[in-house]
Amino acid sequence: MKFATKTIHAGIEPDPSTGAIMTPIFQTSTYAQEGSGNHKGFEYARTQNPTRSALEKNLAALENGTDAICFGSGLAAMDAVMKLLKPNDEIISTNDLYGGSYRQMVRVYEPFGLKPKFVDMSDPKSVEKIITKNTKLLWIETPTNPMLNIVDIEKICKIAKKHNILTCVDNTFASPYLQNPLDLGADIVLHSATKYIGGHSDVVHGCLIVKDAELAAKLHFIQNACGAVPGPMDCFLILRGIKTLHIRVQRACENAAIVAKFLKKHPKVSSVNYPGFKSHPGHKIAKAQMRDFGAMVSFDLKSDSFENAQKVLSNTHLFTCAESLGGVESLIGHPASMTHASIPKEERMKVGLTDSLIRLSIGIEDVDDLIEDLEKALEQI
Ligand code: P1T
Repeated sequence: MKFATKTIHAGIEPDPSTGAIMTPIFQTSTYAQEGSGNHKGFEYARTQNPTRSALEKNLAALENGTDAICFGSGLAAMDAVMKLLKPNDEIISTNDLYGGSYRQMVRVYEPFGLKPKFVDMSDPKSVEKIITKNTKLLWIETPTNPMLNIVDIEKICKIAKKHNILTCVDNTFASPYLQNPLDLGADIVLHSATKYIGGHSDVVHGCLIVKDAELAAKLHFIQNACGAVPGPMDCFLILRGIKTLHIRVQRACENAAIVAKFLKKHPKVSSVNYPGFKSHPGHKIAKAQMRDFGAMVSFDLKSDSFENAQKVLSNTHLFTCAESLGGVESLIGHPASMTHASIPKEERMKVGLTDSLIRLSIGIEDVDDLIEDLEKALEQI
């Protein structure tokens, strides 16, 4: 089945009891048993829920995996991956990543004995240099949030295999429509489905997708034992969002390419981070491992002050100033004070995450209106 067909049909059957074409929202916490242990495959809704099962089948198909495991948020999905590790295990992660992922590794799991190290993963040699016998997980985010750096998934996964290390790729910025890390050798794919997969800014949700039965069993065990499961209504909304994933991401990518070009030429803009530019250091790798270059763009101002960034943020009307990304509506954000505020300033500055960096999540509105909105806001500085 091709991708566009999978979004609509994979894992989805009309409801056998009524013929309902949409997967019903099974809003129940438990299931009747004819006697102890004599049931229809469903015992208790933390363990199994038919709406969640349909979504998990669909997500597994979108990422060419065998199993998907859903959670109440992207960070809850990450938390399950961390629980595969034990004290003194080392994690090597991209040094430019979502602030909340950094915070979970450093502020939650370091006190439990995990040892995260952050490097520029766009340089595979620098990853291999710091691998030790205790390295148990490589945490890849690509494109990175918010600098839009590109990591060569295939190369990093080859290094990991050589050293018998697990790999997890946070595929949130690309979406399964643009990039499928399991095909490139990754062991686990993570999505904050809150973003492109849901696509309508109305649900917080996360998932992991794998293709190894043993790993799937471990993660299903953690999902059930620790309990960070999503509710059936949220699973239904994500399933509904997925049906238009390919169309939404296509349009958002087209818009992003036009917005990025506009910003690059703008006299008040000093730099634009967008992997679709030939001059982007990861352009060739992005072209090889992604279907398009994504719909996230970040840029810096020539007058590099926090105040000027704030002026731009408070003067757009179509771009709403908000955290999150990947919805049909365009958003504008200030990573230093919003999504990446939990990363110490000296760490942020090392990767170019300055106080004047602005991040855009390009939606699917008419691109002429988006450009006019940015033009007017940039006039204010
Ligand atoms: O918000 P949640 O569903 O828990 O997902 C966390 C997460 C994980 N990975 C990446 C790459 C992310 O961008 C996020 C969430 N990011 C934002 C809310 C943001 O505005 O960047």
